[in-house]
Amino acid sequence: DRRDLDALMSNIAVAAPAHEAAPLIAGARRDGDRRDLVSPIDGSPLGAVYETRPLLCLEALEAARAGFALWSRTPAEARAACLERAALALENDAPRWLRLLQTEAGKTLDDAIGEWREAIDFCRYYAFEAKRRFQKAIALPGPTGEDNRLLCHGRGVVICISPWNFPLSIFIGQVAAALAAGNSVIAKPAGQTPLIAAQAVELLHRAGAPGAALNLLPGGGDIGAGLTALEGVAGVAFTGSMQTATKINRALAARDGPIAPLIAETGGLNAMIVDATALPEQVSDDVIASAFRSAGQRCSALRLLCVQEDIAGKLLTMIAGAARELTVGDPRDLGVDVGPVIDSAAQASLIAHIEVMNRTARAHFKGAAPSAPAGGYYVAPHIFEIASVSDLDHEVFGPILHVVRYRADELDALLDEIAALNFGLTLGIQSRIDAVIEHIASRRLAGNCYVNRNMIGAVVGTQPFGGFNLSGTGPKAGGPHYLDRFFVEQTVSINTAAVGGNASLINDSQ
Ligand code: UN1
Repeated sequence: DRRDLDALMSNIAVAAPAHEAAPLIAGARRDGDRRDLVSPIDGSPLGAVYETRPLLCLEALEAARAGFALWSRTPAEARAACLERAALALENDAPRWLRLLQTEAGKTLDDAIGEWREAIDFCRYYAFEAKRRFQKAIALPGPTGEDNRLLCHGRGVVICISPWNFPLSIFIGQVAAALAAGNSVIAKPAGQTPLIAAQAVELLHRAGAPGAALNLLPGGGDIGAGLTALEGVAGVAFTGSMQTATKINRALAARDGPIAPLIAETGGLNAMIVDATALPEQVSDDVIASAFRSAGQRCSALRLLCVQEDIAGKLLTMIAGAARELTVGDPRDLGVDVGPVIDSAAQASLIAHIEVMNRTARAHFKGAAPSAPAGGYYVAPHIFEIASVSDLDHEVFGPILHVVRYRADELDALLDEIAALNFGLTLGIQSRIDAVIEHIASRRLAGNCYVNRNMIGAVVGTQPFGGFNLSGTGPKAGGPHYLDRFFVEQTVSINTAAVGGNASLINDSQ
């Protein structure tokens, strides 16, 4: 109720802020190159990050190797218990996390709560999965007189490179998965959001993750590159751009020594297909949420709205009307729907894209950026109609929606054009005809397909998230196969006649 909300808001306002992020190797704070941090809301100072100097990468690897020796011998149940304690600690300290998500990442309260919840869910989900997969060796069928079992072990030192758009939930999701499977971690969070990452690492240490099993190296792309070039690295989990994923892939391939897997979750050029039978009110709500919530800074966000031409005029008028009601501004105000974008570089590239669209496309809606708060990085929502799908050739990571019209007899050609973009992250379908829904959904167009609903906010365990082609490698985050690439398998085959039939020594897998 309203009083609970008021209490939460005032608790957020007085929650202790975080001021510093620095390299942390085996639990020891290290020095780095100081860079001041400002809030995307108003440019106000938040503190500083001490960015890792490249020489520390090797030292972090040595520490993480020792951490692996320790953590991989910790039973799966104890590793899961650590993550469960972390989930509880997150849950019990909502105001502090919500404040950080608002000030450092510019999130509305709604988005901040969603992300905080997702972080908790990731910890619990991977704790559950670790117990399911690792606690007991899996008995395999075999001939009489022989005992065959399958055990899973962590791979070794895993590098986790996380994005700024979900600085808590994706950061903690990657780290929790790697730790759950018995790996040690070197985490390299996005340069824009190191404070949240530093706090999350501290939380996990307090929950019982040994310092050497979870190391933090804040910094830029050079540190990510330095880490992935190291031979001792056993795997990489990455969420970010396809360009960076490609660089990591090359760096891993260029190393001598064991081949390390890469889990990459990259971008999308996500379409929603709306046929003439769709419910206009439903479509309007879902388009607004999918394109403009989080200021469009989700890789799941809607970028390309494809409307059957018979209803396009009326529907676009409705959507433009709804967009007009969006309030852009300080995300700490409850009445605000669209907060800032992450930094001045993001703002500049979005404004440049709007200028191109102003010259080449038909505007259906042009929002105005707020004059206050001054010093923040705001981009107002825009809706542009383009002639064809291929006119959009890159992911535009902000509150800008593109529209194309199609005729009913052009549906398959439209689907081919979407396929030709070669992304495969999210897809929306709005129709009241089952055969149309099935026809579109059966094409291999996206990892997450949403029918008659919005396209964002995948729930851990319920809607495992992730795509293919230019959108990533899989396995899906928050899904039953995500841990697969974080462990190695071992079968043990025992001639039970020779050892007296006692195979209990290998019953407990780590
Ligand atoms: C991302 O934007 O990087 O479905 C991932 C969602 C989120 C995941 C988005 N759970 O919107």
